[in-house]
Amino acid sequence: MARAFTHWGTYELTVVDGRLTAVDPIPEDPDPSPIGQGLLDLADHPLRVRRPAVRRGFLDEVSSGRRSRAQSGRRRGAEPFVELPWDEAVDLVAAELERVRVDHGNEAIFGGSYGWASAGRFHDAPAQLHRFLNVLGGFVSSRCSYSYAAAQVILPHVIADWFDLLGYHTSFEELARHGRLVVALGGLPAKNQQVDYGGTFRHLAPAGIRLLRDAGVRLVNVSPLRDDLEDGSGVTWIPIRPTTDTALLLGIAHTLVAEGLHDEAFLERYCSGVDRFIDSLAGHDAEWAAAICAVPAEQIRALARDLAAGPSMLTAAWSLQRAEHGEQVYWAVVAVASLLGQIGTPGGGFGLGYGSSNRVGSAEGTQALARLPVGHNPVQAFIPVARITDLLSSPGASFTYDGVEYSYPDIRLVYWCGGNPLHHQQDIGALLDAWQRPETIIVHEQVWNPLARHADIVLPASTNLERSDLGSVARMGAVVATGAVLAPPGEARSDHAIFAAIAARFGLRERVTLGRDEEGWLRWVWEETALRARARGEELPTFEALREQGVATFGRPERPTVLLEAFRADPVANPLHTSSGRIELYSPVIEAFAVADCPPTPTWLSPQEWLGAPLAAEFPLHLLTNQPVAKLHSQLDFGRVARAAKRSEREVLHMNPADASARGLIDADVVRVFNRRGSCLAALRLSDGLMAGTVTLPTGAWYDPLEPGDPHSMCVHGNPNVLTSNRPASGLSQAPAAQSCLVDVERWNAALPPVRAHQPPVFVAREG
Ligand SMILES: Nc1nc2c(c(=O)[nH]1)N[C@H]1C(S)=C(S)[C@@H](COP(=O)(O)OP(=O)(O)OC[C@H]3O[C@@H](n4cnc5c(=O)[nH]c(N)nc54)[C@H](O)[C@@H]3O)O[C@H]1N2
Ligand SMILES: Nc1nc2c(c(=O)[nH]1)N[C@H]1C(S)=C(S)[C@@H](COP(=O)(O)OP(=O)(O)OC[C@H]3O[C@@H](n4cnc5c(=O)[nH]c(N)nc54)[C@H](O)[C@@H]3O)O[C@H]1N2
Ligand SMILES: [Mo]
Repeated sequence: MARAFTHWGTYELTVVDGRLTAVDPIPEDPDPSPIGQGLLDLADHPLRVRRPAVRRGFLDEVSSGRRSRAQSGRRRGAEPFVELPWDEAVDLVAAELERVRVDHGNEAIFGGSYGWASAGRFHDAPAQLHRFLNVLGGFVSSRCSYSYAAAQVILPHVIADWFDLLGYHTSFEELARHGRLVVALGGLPAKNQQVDYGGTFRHLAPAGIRLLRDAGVRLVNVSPLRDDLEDGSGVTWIPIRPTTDTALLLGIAHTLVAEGLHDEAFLERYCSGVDRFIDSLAGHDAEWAAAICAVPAEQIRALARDLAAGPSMLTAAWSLQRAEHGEQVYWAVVAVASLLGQIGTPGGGFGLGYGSSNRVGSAEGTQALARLPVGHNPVQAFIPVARITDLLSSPGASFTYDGVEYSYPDIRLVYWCGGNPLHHQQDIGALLDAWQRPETIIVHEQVWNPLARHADIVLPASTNLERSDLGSVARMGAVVATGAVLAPPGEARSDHAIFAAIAARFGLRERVTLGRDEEGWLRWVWEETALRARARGEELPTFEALREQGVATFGRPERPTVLLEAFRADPVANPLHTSSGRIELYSPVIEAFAVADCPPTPTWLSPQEWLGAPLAAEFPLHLLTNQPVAKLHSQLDFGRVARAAKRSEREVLHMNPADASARGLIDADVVRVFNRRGSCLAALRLSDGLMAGTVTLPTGAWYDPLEPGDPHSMCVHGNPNVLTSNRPASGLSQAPAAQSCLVDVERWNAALPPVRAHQPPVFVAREG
């Protein structure tokens, strides 16, 4: 049976005469995602990159020996491409790498290359790039994830390493058995449970949430959006102003302490800095919080009492920390859960991202596939992942990160493989201004998306339908062996094959491949994995058997998971890795960092963009840019599933009818969404399921400028990152504050510009 392994599920494939004709869910998956149907459009789409291609002006400059930074940059995104034979393209890439390496050193190469590429262990595009660049002497890297960077930096000071928390969330089964109440900030959105980083086998989160409902656990959705938790009996919606959850949480904390509902024994035994935290609550009562977050004070107090009345889980979606001062809200969640004293018990405590992806609360067997070894990177310089615009625009400028000061190196060459910065980065206008500075931008892509169109050299990458791989990540519970079911279109090759060919120009091919072909590497991955399993006393099937069966499953853990159970059982024998070994409600380490926008106790700091900010007088709507229901990020935006979710070919903006009538707008209008950073068109859908004053425009529509090459042009397709801000969460984490910003909306009355995002670029023959 041919299968596809993707971040949004594992599917069975039907291939007839070399064409993919059907994509069906695997029988093991209780809640398969429809996103997989989009694969039907991937194989042979006109948007596939078929041959190596070079931007025309870049080729002219290279052949005339006139390379100028400024000239070159301005034409990215506006010029046609010239297709080249592989040999020439490989020569060109090798020559550019060599030139930059020799003239400026490896610190001038940015290879951070963030992104979700394809699932699958060996053909992990960023890992392939990192291995290749390390063989060449290293690269400037990036740290943390767009998803939860603020959490990754603050939580080790407060409670634990992010991944030690994320992978060990109390299971839905335990919550259903012992719990009574789940308060979910940002809800438990069904749309996001379709996905998991690294790949998905069984979708178990939806069943987990059904289990809670069936067990009579009450679910409270605290969010601007009603749909963040599927309606039903036992579900309450508490609308809240975006980015004000920290104020709500402090109001709850104040109530708990004022009414003596806090668990002093827990605080005494497991926490440090309790007095400093409780002192900081002075004046932050429910009335204070209500004025900020728009949840009535009486409801805040009732919520506090309800949380204290018995087993209760307080959880917050990842979106909450992708915000200005995003660190504070997760710290406040931990602080309130500490006051409630249920951390480490099976029916309560805290969660950070139940519902944000499939595996949180549904972890299966811990078997992890060995990773592609990426080698050693001798270059020390790095950026916090979302500082890409600052890196490119401000060489030499300094930044703080986790208490240490660093500076940005001067980047001459950008190499991107397996991610889409023109999807993921905030303030695309600022990014494209900065994008003009590097001399050379090299991209491997499968499709002619905005990243490929804004590159100098584009190399055609094959997809996971066109190569063999092993797929799994820790706690997925299965390993899937997939084979190439289609021939790659045109001359597309795997990223590994591309890097092997470039390395050969340096005489370093063997250092990249170690003499193994694809089959040899898959065998290596599996044998490494089997060796580690054997050390734990587990016997895995042979590589041949795995290939033959296609799937090996490992089942659920025997003991149900309860987050921080061991710490609760014995905090002396199992201390945390914080400075005190306890949960820190006040952090002396953070105090010593002296970062102005990250105080040493969880604090509500007014962001620059929220409904209470002065800027709201000019831009009175708070835009949420949440994850799209019908795709993963920008992937398969051209496919049938994503297209069916658009309106007038554009991304859909949801708006409350009151805000629409105040602007004379009606359902299905095409509107212009704008602020001082940029603007885009979108199609309007009215809904009373979102709080008045807020609008949503999910991420993922391919950036489609009205004037290609003008960084500040309107996007006609609805990419919200022309509106969002590059401002970091804080000087502690430098995390993306991606989720939301202030905007206004008006009807688009002019002629409707066509959407051209899904057309390939113009190709021309080489001159001379
Ligand atoms: N406004 C706003 N912006 C956001 C967010 C938000 O909430 N609001 N969320 C952020 C978050 S959480 C994330 S994770 C990021 C996601 O940002 P990305 O992960 O960068 O987005 P993707 O669209 O998944 O990009 C993956 C790219 O890899 C390519 N690709 C797939 N497989 C391969 C392969 O085998 N080889 C090569 N060479 N390429 C391949 C795909 O074609 C695609 O272009 O976006 C962030 N951006
Ligand atoms: N279908 C699909 N699923 C995905 C992805 C995808 O692209 N498509 N991406 C995956 C990735 S990379 C990630 S990181 C996760 C992200 O997971 P999340 O970050 O949890 O996802 P979002 O959809 O950005 O946000 C969830 C909800 O939070 C609410 N929200 C936003 N701001 C606030 C706020 O200030 N307060 C409160 N209380 N609520 C708020 C919004 O209404 C939004 O619908 O999703 C994963 N799942
Ligand atoms: Mo993410």
